[in-house]
Amino acid sequence: MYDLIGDIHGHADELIQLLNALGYQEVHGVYEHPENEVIFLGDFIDRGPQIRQVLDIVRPMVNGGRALAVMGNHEFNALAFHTEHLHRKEAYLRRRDNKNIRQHSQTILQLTDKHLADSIDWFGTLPMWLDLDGLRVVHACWDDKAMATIRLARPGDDPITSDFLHAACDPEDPLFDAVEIILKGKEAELPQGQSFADKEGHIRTETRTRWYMSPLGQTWRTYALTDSIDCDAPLERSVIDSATPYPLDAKPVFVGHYWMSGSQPELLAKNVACVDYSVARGGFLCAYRWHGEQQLSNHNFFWVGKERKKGVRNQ
Ligand SMILES: [Mn+2]
Repeated sequence: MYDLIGDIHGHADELIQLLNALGYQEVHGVYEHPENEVIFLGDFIDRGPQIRQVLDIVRPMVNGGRALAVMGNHEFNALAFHTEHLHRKEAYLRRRDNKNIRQHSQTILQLTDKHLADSIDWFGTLPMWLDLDGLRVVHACWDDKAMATIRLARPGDDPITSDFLHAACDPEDPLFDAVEIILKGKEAELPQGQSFADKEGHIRTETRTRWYMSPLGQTWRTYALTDSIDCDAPLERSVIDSATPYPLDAKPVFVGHYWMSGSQPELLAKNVACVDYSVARGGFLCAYRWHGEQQLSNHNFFWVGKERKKGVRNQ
């Protein structure tokens, strides 16, 4: 059995509460369970107050065979933030502008230089997805075409190279879009004149989409992966034609990333579950306990958070 744990973003207290609620115990510094393993969905760093502690829980579990983990966009961004641009003097692959510095600042503040360098090396070893017996795991979106592009540049989950990062940070390179899709999901341009304010207050004219759903018969309101879109117009032909929905009979896929809200976790589809419920924004840290089922169930979510004391289960 696997316990899938969503984006932690430096919230170690909630992680410990959640692991305890799931029946894990710390033995010689490593959380373990007699039968289960954890799969972490990525986004361990940035934002929260206990980034070092989170890495000190997650990494020993992975090294000790008690957990698997995939890369989140924040780990990828950190790799690029700390990799010098080979062709631009004194520049890094991820621009060090105010927005990007702000997003990563807690990690830089909380980790020593050595811990940071060591963590960055580890991020480079994380797979971008897991295709396991009976289930799939990816930070934001399962997309065969994007995965094939990444696989060409990174055979067999080899540690990420400087060449890979340079290509993935170049908007002209096919690897750029592929990594964006896998780690951040798919977006579509809203119809002319439509926009909305995202959770950080930025005005956006593109929306994340429910990439797993067939776009046929959907409106912008129902196809957007946010409840902020106030538009009942049907989707444009180009959006419908470029969609590659996740087949209803494919293995269940688990994602994080989407800052879900709501009073309790809910499946996105019978074979798609998001386990990111915004612990870094006053929500809760969420897990799904998977027993091998191909049709997922809302009864298998666990969560802990500020308002919910440990071990509250949805049933
Ligand atoms: Mn994310």
